[in-house]
Amino acid sequence: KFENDKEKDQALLWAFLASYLPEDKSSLQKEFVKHVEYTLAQTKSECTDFSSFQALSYCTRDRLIERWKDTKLFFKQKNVKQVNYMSLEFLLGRSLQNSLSALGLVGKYADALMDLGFKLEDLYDEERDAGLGNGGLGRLAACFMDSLATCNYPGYGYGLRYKFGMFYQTLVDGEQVELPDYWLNYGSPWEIERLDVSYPINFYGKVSEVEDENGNKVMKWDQGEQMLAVAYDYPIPGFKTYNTVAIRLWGSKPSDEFNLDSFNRGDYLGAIEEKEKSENITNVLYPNDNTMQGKELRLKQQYLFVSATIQDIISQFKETGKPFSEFHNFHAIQLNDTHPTLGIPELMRILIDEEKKSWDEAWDITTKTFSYTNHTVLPEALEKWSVSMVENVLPRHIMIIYEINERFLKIIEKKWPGDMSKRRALSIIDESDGKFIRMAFLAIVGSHTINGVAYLHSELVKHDVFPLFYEIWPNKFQNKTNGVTPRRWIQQSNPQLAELITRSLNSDRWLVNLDIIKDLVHLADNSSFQKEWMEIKRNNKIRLAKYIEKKCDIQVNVDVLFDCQVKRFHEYKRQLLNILSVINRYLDIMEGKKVAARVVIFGGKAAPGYYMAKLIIKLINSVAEVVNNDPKVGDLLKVVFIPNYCVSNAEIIIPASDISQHISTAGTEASGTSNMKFSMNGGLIIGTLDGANIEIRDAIGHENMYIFGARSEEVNKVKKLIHDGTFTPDARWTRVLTAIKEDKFGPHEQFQDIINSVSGGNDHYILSYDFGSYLDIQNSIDQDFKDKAKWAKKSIMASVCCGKFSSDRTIKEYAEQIWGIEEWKRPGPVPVSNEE
Ligand code: B1N
Repeated sequence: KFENDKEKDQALLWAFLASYLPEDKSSLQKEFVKHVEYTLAQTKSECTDFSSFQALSYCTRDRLIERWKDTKLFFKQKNVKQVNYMSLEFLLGRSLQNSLSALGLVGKYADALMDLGFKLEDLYDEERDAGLGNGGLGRLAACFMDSLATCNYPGYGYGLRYKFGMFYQTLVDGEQVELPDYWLNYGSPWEIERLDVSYPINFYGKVSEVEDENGNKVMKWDQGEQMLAVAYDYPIPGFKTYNTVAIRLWGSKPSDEFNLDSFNRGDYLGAIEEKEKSENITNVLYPNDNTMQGKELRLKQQYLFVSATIQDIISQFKETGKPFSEFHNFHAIQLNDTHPTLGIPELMRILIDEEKKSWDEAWDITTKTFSYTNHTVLPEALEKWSVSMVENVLPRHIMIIYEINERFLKIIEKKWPGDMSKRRALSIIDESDGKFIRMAFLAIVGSHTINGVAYLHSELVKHDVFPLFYEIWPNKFQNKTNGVTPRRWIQQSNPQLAELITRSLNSDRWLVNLDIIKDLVHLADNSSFQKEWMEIKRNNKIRLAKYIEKKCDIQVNVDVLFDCQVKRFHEYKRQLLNILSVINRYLDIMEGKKVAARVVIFGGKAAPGYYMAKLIIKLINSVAEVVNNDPKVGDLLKVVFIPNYCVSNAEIIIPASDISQHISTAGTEASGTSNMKFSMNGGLIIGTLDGANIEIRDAIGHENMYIFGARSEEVNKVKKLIHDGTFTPDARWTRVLTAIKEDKFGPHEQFQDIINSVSGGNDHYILSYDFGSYLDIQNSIDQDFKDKAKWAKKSIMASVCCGKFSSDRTIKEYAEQIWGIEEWKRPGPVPVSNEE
């Protein structure tokens, strides 16, 4: 619909000029040179690998923008419902290779750039990781966005644009030292800064009851501090589809609403300084995995995040012109753990105070929109915010939270009349020791669905963590077992394996339907297939050995078993159990026992304030120092700590493992996701019956996994045995602790706290109990590894039976069973290229 002919002509001219970017070689080269010359203002002679990485990224970004704009337009025309995935963390890693692969342009660019003197692979290595997450939870969010786009679902990821992502880990004298991650100093070629998309965010101040223009009593929040949240968009392409979605990350800026007072006081510089401070809210990612830190700045981060996101969703919804009673038919909001739970009172506040809805109407809309994923059962990770802090920072929200609680407690009173203990146990406000808001309770009350992230975990959520809520609302609880994207975790990280799979299946459809790889089961016994399979594993081990030599200056033999444990350091993950078994192995070698050769690889970061986790890192490096330099050991045992474990080096480590360790105390690891990645890449798992390990075993078969230790239902009994001192550990346990006490790895005083943490009644993670069965299963691994055909078969089975653990499956379950959204595949301008 055009006002006049002139407008129509302009629109047609515009459409013609904005036509698709061509993909022929000379066009690709022209675009590239244009970005070098005009975006970067460089010439051929100045153009380093880094600049050409930047230029190529800009070329790629142009194409992603083109696809994303058209996808958005398509969704709009179809009036679709979308999911808004709210996460304080997105651990994206690198993007160039992934995006080129999704666009089907890897081969074309490799060729086009060769003429200009650049090697595509070298350019990939110039990219810095976007490390806007701690570990599994943040990486899961990134895999989900890849699957959302690939499965053609409408949606947005929402997060924060931290200036400092996850810290960079270095080791000094075997101890972790944290350095800031200045990732934005190198520019972020993927982001689109949206100065046109920003929202005011308020903090502090006072709330008063006033009369509005119609004489109704309303709440007015006179904010004390205001700033702006500005959007930065990161397009995320799907595979074998033209659909492209985006992650919208908020950065904070000072607002131009000046506090005139301070400027009028004549304190110009002081006033500017104050405004500067407000810009810093989104500066840093809190580096705690599975623990909460009740800092006011983190609360402000969470609120800036949810307020900007909810305002943005509402502004998108208003464009449809529909009444708010339809809101939930257009938007689902997923809370990635409780970190964005303030979104619930924020939506209530906007609906009631700004949109003038009644409480009941607002509550109906809210509870039809939100759903919440729980990612942990660890008590120290369950978020609790002090009431007085929230009262001060968000005075209107504390009122709304109290009102939500009062109405909820009426439901409790009806169900259990007069039962004060139930009331205390279920209240959103915990008053047992000071006043705290239980964020998980608020999330459960305000959501229509709550899910755990693996079968066992979801059972624990229902029966152990929130049993009374399960009693009230059994139908709210679901399971959604985690998954990982096979595009990054097989195709990109293990290209030779991807090529073998594609060749053997005579199709690359497995990349978007991972269940298909099960068709390769019949090759598990085929000796030439086995040979090719293990040859690829060996090549990946060579690649990792080079990386280890470069980063750690240690030479390793690629023909011995590679044993990896890479994950965040936490006592419940029991890296300590692993290093104690390494000590046992070393003592065996010293005693002249016949021992199979191994390289034991560790990697992972400890939260900067987590004393025990850091001490365990030090112990590992102290053991490594002794073992690696003992001439009696030689190739029989090497201990390697790879510094700065992150997405990009995970892509090198995971495809190279023969065995990986997922050995948390049963019932503590909600799911784990690297276990899935290792298995897909033909790495066998040594693990406890915890998290997704259980489902991996069900999928690949018990005979293809090394399982040990107490089961989750036994753990409490075991803890009691340990506590009562009625349990006697394996003799090898005592031998290992004695070796530490005898200063074999340096003065034992430095490790006294570690020894204490597993001695007497203190062994909360039951290491002493599981140690014996752990060593026994390690011995059977050493035996099995000698039989090459047997091992190859296990490795093949572990990989090809893992189709279930694609995040495409997970996302489809969320879409169908929680979000109620549909697939909307955009018709492309030309047939989808099947190059990759
Ligand atoms: O989430 C992953 C799971 O696979 C892991 O088992 C689980 O440990 C992890 C507070 C967390 N749970 N909770 C966190 C992260 C940051 C933070 O500030 C808690 N991370 C997990 C994906 O489901």
